[in-house]
Amino acid sequence: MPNFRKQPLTAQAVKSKALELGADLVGIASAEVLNSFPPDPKYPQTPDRISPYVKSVVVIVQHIPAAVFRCKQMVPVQYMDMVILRRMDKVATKLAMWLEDSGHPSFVTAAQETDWNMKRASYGYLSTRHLGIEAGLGNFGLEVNILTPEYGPRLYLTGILTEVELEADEPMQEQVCVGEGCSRCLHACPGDAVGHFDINKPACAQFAQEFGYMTVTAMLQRYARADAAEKKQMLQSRDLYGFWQGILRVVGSFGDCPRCLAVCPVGTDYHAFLADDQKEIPEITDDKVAKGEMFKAARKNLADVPGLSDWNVRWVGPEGYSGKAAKQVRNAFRDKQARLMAATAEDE
Ligand code: B12
Ligand code: SF4
Ligand code: SF4
Repeated sequence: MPNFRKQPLTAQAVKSKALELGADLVGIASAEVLNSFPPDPKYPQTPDRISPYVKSVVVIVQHIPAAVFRCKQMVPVQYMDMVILRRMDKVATKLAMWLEDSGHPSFVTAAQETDWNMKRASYGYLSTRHLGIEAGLGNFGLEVNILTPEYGPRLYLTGILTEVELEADEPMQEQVCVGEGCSRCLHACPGDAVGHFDINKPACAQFAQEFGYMTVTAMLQRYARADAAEKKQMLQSRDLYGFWQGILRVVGSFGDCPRCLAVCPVGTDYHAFLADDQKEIPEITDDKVAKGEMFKAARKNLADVPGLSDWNVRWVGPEGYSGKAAKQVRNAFRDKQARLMAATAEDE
């Protein structure tokens, strides 16, 4: 029976609990820092907009199993996306309850929903990518996914907002993304939506949310204008079925396109499971290659790139790419494997 008496908590104890509950990665961001550095100051996605009492945000990551990126069809990745998000919310909720039992009021932010009042509902209540970056877990790729050295962009993440002040992690200074010279996400993107550390959201949404909000409202508008025969036809269409399936199972209404996640060479999981299968990029075109080259030249010539502005570079990695972070994680993974194999050999 909890007595809600305030117990002192260390950042380490909270992180250990998150990992014990099933998080793949965990970091801590200071609410004060998040309030001071909103991603877009005109539309502040900050904890203080939600609650004035929040002191720290514990950020947890749940990775997407690599196998789904080796499939011949999209349904496995869409289905796993939905299940992983639910699992992540459960882990986060359990951590929030544990924090409350320790005397520190805490709650979980909405990780997928968007705020109608901000940028035509294209913004979340908080930007969970920015939370992850401030919590030291990784930083932006060219396609503005957060890349971690462990899983590249193949992950979902959320935040537990808590009233206890915990020691925050430092954001990574090194850029995790290989950079414009790689541009594999750009080459693979079916919507040609990848910008220079930026994303064209409507172009992406056509593929990432086949039966998302825009598809549904467009269908309703067509239906309202249609004559009786067309209406009958529409009621038997794949569009309506997709809409129903999206509401019922979320499949089709988000997370439909896996391409920028699948081809990114950052992450131990990529090298272990995806490098052979994803080496060739069928969607590559001369125009996309030229776009990547243009980005590379712009960076080299210190051109004015909004995604790399003085404000935004904080989330890209101000020191640029050196490959050190990835190497460290790969070495730690190899050491762990070697230790496991040695222990197994001793047991036999
Ligand atoms: C809305 C949304 C989308 C929508 C947008 C819909 C629409 N029509 O508007 C779309 C369909 C694009 C989308 C797509 C995807 N999404 Co999404 N999405 C979100 C959501 C819910 C909110 C996004 C948000 O608030 N971003 C924050 C703002 C600041 O980012 P932004 O608008 O992109 O702004 C950037 C630039 O535009 C620019 N910028 C913005 N304003 C300004 C102002 C100035 C002055 C300047 C210079 C620049 C600038 O800088 C920003 C940072 O680079 C988040 C969850 C969350 N609460 O964060 C998930 C989230 C970002 N999505 C996620 C995923 C996985 C995806 C997809 C991979 C889907 C899929 N296939 O599975 C794709 C990836 C596309 C991509 N490369 O970014 C994950 C990201 C995981 C990761 N590794 O990064 C998130 C975090 C969900 C989660 N809980 O984990 N998504
Ligand atoms: S999710 Fe698909 S359409 Fe959107 S940016 Fe990634 S590759 Fe492009
Ligand atoms: S595919 Fe290459 S350019 Fe794109 S995010 Fe990954 S490392 Fe960066």
